[in-house]
Amino acid sequence: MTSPLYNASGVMCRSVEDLEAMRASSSGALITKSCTLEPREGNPEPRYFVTPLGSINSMGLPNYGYQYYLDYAEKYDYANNKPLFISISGMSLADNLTIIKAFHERALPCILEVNLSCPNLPGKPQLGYDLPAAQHALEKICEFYDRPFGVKLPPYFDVSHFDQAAEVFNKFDLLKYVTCINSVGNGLVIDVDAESVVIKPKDGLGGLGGDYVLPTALANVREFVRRLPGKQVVGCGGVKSGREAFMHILAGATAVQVGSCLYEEGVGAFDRIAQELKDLMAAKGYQKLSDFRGKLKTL
Ligand code: RRO
Repeated sequence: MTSPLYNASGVMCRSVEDLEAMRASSSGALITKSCTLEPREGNPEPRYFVTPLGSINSMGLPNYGYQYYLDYAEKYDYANNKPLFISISGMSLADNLTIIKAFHERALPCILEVNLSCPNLPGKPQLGYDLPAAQHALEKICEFYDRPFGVKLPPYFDVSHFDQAAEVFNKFDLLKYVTCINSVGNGLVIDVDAESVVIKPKDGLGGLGGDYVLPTALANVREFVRRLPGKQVVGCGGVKSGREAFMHILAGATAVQVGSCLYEEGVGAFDRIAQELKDLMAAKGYQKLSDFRGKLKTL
């Protein structure tokens, strides 16, 4: 990758137009919106709200269905050296297996990322919080899928959960990377003037992103880097300048995604954040990311 920065799945990646804007940007890669077997409209609006500290969303997986992203992946120019990641979030294990089989049959050079962490489907728990079910899903996928792939994880908040989750992920050699973190699920933002919630689905509950989640994201990156030897960790959460990108890499991230900030600022965020990261590195005397990646000091 020419830059360590790319979009967080869900932001600027639902339509071909979005994906082409991402491809034309200075991002180092691009990832699609999580896809399902059938197209989905998603949850009722309003379903995304910006606050001074970040965002809350309950989009509910609006997407054009996996065939749309499979078509995009078939037409994609892989020679442009910008990796294409396809995020998959079927409504059931059977759906996920159908989608992954379809990609497998085409043997395309895109990289599949299984989303174990959508917090916004009423009545559907996040798979990443049910580790036996997550393990079963990964076993079923690995029965036939023979290419490297990744998973998108929910944030974990207890050291025992880092241990238990890592034990599951370490069973799968082809699981080459994890992305930490998805939004912090089921937050509640309140508008004091209106004495109301700010998004409609789930009586106002939604996934938090932005400043709210940076320390949680950094903790998850650092803890999984320590526990998943031989795998890579992609950092996601709270990146809005070169400083947060630096923090994620210092915590051990190989690459860094931009979500809430990209939603607000558009693809110009990539040039700005990359330049800020370069300036910060220069001020510190670092030439390359590996000079400081994973070198966070403890006291
Ligand atoms: O579409 C969504 O509501 C959504 C998904 Br699939 C996800 O993985 N994370 C998120 O914050 N929203």
